[in-house]
Amino acid sequence: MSKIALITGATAGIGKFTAIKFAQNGYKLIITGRRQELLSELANFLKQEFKTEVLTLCFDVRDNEQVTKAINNIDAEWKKIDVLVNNAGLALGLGEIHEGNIDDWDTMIDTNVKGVLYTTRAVAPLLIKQAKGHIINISSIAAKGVYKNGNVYCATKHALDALTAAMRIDMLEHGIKVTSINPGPAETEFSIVRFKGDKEKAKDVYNGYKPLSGEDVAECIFFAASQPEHVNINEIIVMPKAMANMVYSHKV
Ligand code: NDP
Ligand code: 8X3
Repeated sequence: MSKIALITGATAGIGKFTAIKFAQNGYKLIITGRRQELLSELANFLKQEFKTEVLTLCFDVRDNEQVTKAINNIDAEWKKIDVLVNNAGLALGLGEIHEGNIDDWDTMIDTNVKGVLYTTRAVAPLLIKQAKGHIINISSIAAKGVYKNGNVYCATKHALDALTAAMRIDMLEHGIKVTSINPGPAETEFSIVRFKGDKEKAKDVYNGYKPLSGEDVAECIFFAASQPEHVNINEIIVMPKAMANMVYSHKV
């Protein structure tokens, strides 16, 4: 019987390539995001290309009612989820704390922290019922240090790392694995979203070095998910070769 992976934020970037990677490897997919057209497009592609079954759920991870309703309403067969990838997330703006935009702060905290909590609260009981499963949280190198002007985004990912470590303890007795994937810069829609549609500014982020791609990160996610049952990958930190960390890089 095919395994089932639920991936949040699958309309773009890392989430989209993760859905493709899991489908290539025989998984049935539950893909989520706020843009239904993109979900439908990806679902059609996955069904045609990999002959797999796909369920699309359109919801905003910041809205607990939407999250709970979407998960509770799926059919019993689809509730046998094996892997939850908490990927939906974003950065908004890059600036000093005293000039920060409060709405942007709220959106980052609500998406990157509360969104993961709401989704996990809805899905983890389904994993526990089966006494197996895997929760994979997409954190960031921004959880391993802070960089100039990254303040609130970095804080949300630090919070996520703490939650992941706590979840791993809570899930231990239920037989559920918990993993954190912490990538450095990956060229997706991330910077376009951060700079609110300014594609030139977004492109500049990746000048002088080869960033990660969504596929590179998807490989790490799938690697963690495909280990033998007794093996848990606690954490993967993955960076572009040109960057030692967010401060020291070798750009040309
Ligand atoms: P993208 O902007 O390409 O994709 C983000 C995804 O998240 C989209 O599918 C978007 O879907 C979804 N999303 C955002 N907000 C919400 C919301 N409120 N409700 C539901 N879905 C939402 O970015 P990435 O693929 O790069 O980012 C994915 C994750 O990886 C994020 O958690 C990010 O913090 C993390 N990350 C990214 C890195 C990078 O450099 N790119 C590096 C390290 C970590 P939709 O708009 O349709 O709702
Ligand atoms: C996103 C990548 O470079 O802002 O987490 O840390 S970065």
